[in-house]
Amino acid sequence: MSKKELQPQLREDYLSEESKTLISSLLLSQNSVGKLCNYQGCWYFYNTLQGVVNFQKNFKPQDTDIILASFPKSGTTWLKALTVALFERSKKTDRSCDHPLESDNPHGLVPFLEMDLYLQNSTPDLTNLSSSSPRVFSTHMPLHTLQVPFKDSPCKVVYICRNMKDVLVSNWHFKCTNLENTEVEGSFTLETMFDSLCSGVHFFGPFWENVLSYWRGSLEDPEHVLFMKYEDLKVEPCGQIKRLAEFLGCPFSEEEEERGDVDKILELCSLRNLSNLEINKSGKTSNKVCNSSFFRKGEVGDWKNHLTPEMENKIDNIVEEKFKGSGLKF
Ligand code: PAP
Repeated sequence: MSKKELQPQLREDYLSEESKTLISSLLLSQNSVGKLCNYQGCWYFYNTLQGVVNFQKNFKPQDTDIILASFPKSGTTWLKALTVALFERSKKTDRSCDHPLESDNPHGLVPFLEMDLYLQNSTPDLTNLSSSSPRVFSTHMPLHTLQVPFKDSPCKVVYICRNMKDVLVSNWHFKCTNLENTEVEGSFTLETMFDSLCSGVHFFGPFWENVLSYWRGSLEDPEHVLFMKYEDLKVEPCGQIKRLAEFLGCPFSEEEEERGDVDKILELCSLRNLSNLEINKSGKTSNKVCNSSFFRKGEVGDWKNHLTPEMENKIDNIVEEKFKGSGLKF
């Protein structure tokens, strides 16, 4: 069987001479997927660093921009779908047309800054996004890195976090699907992923630094940074989607609530519904990842089916130590 290529953001073939020089000055490491460098306290594969640098140098914010942020496998796809659905309500489009979520994957509708738009291009064409107001982007970068081009911009950031044990298991399943038949396939196990996540030397890690950057940001500036939890969305979806809608400046009217629109959006964005749409069963993202691989179980506590008591203990200890005194509870 011919070997599949690694996804572009995990490789190192887009680097400018300037980025090569930058990388040579950074702390470097390696995990079971590839070589990483530490930029502004966060670990990136080399091509992704190029995307981050391109974004920081060239992105021009608009006041109404919305950024959806997360650590990988924390509920990004769900948050994107919900946000698209919330803004779609105000559009007076022809209802005989498909809903955007029926014709594209949430990742196609809300592109990643560093992994899609700026990955290969320092000045990507954002005009398509400009036609939809507000523009909605996504990122896995920590808040301080994201904020560089925003300075005093009033744009809003929504962060979704998820418990570290489910993040680990979800990441592992995702990588197993997407690294299959690549050079790194053999070296990649749940144990190597666990070691990498716990050491902090992990794509967009350390996990705790990523989460804490947004947690602190949300405490300092709650008008512009909303902190959400995957687990809360599972337990009280109505309350959480209303909170999201209010933060985004598009609260549900009484009339909408009476019509049951909250439940309709939740149903539209449910894992069951999205994963059954043709586009998500067969399509691929711009990074050649199967859309279907973003939808798996979507449960809280699936880690219990995979982690040993020792792994559970180690992660619990890390979480306790790293989040102590922050006020954030998992
Ligand atoms: P990303 O960071 O690579 O974009 P992300 O969407 O954050 O991935 O994570 C995927 C997880 O969200 C999967 O979790 P699991 O592996 O534990 O099952 C996926 O099933 C879950 N997920 C995707 N869409 C939804 C949804 N609509 N509702 C609930 N969970 C979802």
